[in-house]
Amino acid sequence: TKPNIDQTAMLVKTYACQRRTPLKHHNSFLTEALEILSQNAEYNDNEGRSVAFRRAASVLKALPHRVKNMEDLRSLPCLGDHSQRVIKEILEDGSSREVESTRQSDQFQAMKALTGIFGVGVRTADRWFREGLRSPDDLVRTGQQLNRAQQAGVQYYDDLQKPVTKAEADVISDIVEKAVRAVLPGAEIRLMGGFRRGKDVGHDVDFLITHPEEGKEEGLMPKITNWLEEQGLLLYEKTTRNSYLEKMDGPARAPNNMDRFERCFSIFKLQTGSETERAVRVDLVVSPYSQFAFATLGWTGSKLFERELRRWAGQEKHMSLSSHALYDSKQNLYLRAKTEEEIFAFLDLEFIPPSERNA
Ligand code: TTP
Ligand code: MN
Ligand code: MN
Ligand code: MN
Repeated sequence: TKPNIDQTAMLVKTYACQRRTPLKHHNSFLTEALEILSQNAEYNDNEGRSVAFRRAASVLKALPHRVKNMEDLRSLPCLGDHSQRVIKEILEDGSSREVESTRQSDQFQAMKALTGIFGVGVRTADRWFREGLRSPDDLVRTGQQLNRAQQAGVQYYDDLQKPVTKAEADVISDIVEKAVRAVLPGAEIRLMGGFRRGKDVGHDVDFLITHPEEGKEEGLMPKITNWLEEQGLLLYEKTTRNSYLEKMDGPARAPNNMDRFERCFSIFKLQTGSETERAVRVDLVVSPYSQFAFATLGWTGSKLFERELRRWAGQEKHMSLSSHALYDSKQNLYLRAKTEEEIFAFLDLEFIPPSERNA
């Protein structure tokens, strides 16, 4: 027999990494509103509040039906008073005043425009906002000091605002594969991030690169970027060396979203026609083979799914998960894994395929 709505609600688990969250779901009219409030909280440097709204939205994404009334929400986890008030107003009036006034506000719009510039974070955007600046044009007009990333961000702003299509991601994949094969035969390349989760557009294209012979991947990134540079394919790149040391980054260090792989934040020049081209953000990450499963899990996302995996590991399993390793604090040892499936198993979680990690 088919479970009724209330039974369905009781089956919704608390942690996003315990649930299947498809890309297309039934409650965008609610999740989009809650995500505006989440984003606004982030702009106001209120991480706790931002995550609370994001978790609430994520629960609604996992529901197999459209929410029709407040009764449907009974016994669902992660829905705080504030989220419930917003949902109630939308169900009754079609929209939430708080959400609409946030969306229209000068601060929200300016922060969205300014943090939308590559190389600009919330703190910098907030400083500029308080100085009266509202847009990339304002930065140019007033001659703001910009670092190299921000200069590229302003220069290619319009292109980088346009979503990257899967077709464009496939063209970039071919280029990256060609570059990697040219400088290190036998290397493996995997498309990560939103595209691995089945999205058909993204804000960038993410790649993870490794080589089955551990050690061969060392120092690979400069070779790749040099090759791309020689072909005239790079508009911007900043490479960071691998700085991971198991002894220092493992259990002693708080689990953090930032990993320490050799990586490159770049902007590619992509040919889109015989005389047209556009700028596309590309992230390249190089992982040693022994960490590849953890890197794959860490770079697939979504960001909330990753966050929940780490929270689950820490709070429920006394383990510490990063994109490099899984450490068991009770047994005092690292758990080695070759596949994502093994990592889910170590964590006592049902395996969730990438297409259902859209939390
Ligand atoms: P993003 O590219 O930021 O996000 P996305 O691919 O899910 O969405 P979009 O389509 O908008 O690009 O990040 C991809 C994954 O990489 C995400 O799961 C988090 C992870 N990541 C890290 O592990 N470390 C980092 O420093 C960053 C920036 C991302
Ligand atoms: Mn469905
Ligand atoms: Mn991405
Ligand atoms: Mn990325």
